[in-house]
Amino acid sequence: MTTLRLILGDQLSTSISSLNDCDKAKDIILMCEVWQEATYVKHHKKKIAFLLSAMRHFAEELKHAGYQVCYRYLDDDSNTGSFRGEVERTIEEYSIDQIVVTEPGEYRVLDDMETWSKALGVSVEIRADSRFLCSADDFTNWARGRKQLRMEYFYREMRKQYAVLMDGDQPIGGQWNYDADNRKPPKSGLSVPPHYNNEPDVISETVIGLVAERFDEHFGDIMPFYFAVTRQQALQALEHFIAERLPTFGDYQDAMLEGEPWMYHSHLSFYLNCGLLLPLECIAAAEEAYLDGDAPINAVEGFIRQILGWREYIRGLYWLMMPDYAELNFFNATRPLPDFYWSADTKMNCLKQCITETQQHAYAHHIQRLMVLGNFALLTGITPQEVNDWFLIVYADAYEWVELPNVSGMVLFSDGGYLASKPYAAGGSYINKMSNYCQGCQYKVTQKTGSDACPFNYLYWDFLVRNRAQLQTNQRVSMMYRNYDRMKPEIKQAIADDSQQFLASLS
Ligand code: FAD
Ligand code: DLZ
Ligand code: SF4
Repeated sequence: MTTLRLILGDQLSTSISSLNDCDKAKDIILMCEVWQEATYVKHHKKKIAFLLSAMRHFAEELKHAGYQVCYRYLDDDSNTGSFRGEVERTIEEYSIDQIVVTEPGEYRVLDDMETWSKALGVSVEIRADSRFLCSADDFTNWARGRKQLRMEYFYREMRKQYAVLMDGDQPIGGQWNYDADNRKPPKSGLSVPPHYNNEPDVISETVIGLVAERFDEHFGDIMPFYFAVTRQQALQALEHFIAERLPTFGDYQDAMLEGEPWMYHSHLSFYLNCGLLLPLECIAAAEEAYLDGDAPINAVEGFIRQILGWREYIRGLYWLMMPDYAELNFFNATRPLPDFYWSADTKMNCLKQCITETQQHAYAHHIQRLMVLGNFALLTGITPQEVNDWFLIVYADAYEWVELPNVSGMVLFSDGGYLASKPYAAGGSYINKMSNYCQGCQYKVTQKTGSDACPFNYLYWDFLVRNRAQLQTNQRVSMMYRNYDRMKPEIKQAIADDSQQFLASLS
């Protein structure tokens, strides 16, 4: 009996469930670089290079640990270009009787995998992904009977279950959530530490060359390439974050500064999502920093909430709601994605900065994604499919399980309020408060209408007016409708005219 254990590009953990009970002497580990995964959306060059380099390093690690690894390179002439093709080829080559695999992170891959047993004539065991802290079944049980899901309640359950930042059955410090302390605007003169930087080795150099040649027309800059690509390096990146950034993480979590893409965020999502880091070890490292007096509670709780709360909640929601979630479009948004999302060629400085940084680093932090890039897509009514594709393409941490609920649920409110209690819509004053982008912008953030006015200002009201039927009954938005109704008719007209003109200019 020969078993094939398939490891996907985002399953680079030696504790992955597909390796449990592996017989190193007999079983074959298959890892395959395939064209289909790099092109089903045209991923950022840096994302492809990062993942292929991390895969090649992980295969080396497995070989050193005594596993028999069959590794398929992207530029092998015989590479069939798909997971299914490579599995089929390997079954024949090694006379495989059964396949063991951990469930993938994307519905489309699982959907295909579930047909393999019948199509390929071998048994296929798809195991749960135990790297996540809440199983799909546990999340379904938690969600059962709730009309709306709220992360905060889920998070408290997770804190209790994993005994994280707990003092008996009460939260350490007396509060579950310190978000109110985590909204400081950026001060001038903030000194942001340099981000983790790992020089490319020979494997990374080879992959960089391959990607530059084969994926030249894909979005984004491949150099500089600074990612951790091994488990050991990812642990160094975690250590670097805990020492250099965590103490200030909370205070400036929502702040944005021109020329400072990294701020005090952790930049660990790349490694968490491909398996080089595990969520509990990141949580434990942050908790330890608090207990040792090296980081304050608002920072540590804020960071832990992102991983133990948001990350698990988003993943639970994805599997609970798929495949229908991908089709939702509560506002019937139909506008195509403007070209400047690819070129950064826009007069709106906030968008220009965030898109440029995305192009350079395959990274933007949460508030840039939510309140600048996402907010604009929401207010202008861009079709969810195109917004989702863009977010899936451009970030090196993007896989559908995490990208889709963030974009369709959190940003676009495409589910009508299942994930978020109201749309995260905002005018220019929010961006002005939390960043210095407006200082370098051709538009005036204090001007509400007219040709110099910040487009976010009138687009915000236009969005509410356009979607009144869907939103008016939402208690958290109704006050804004009362404010709008009290406006003078000439102001309402100016909002409508400016919005119409601006939206027409997008096409
Ligand atoms: P930090 O701010 O340092 O947070 C620590 C960790 O918490 C992150 O590494 C991440 O693992 C987790 N986390 C924080 N917020 C979320 C969240 N909302 N959902 C899930 N995990 C979270 N995250 C992705 O990992 N992949 C995506 O494709 C992705 N797409 C997004 C799209 C939009 C429109 C928005 C608004 C958010 C998206 N996020 C995504 C969530 C979040 O923006 C990123 O996880 C975060 O910016 C990654 O940077 P970081 O590691 O520096 O995060
Ligand atoms: C994103 C990605 C890319 C670009 N390339 C590969 C690859 O060549 N081989 C592989 O195993 N995985 C790759 N991935 C990650 C997969 O898209 C991911 O494993 C699936 O979407 C399931 O989550
Ligand atoms: Fe963005 Fe408006 Fe500020 Fe310009 S003025 S940077 S468009 S928020």
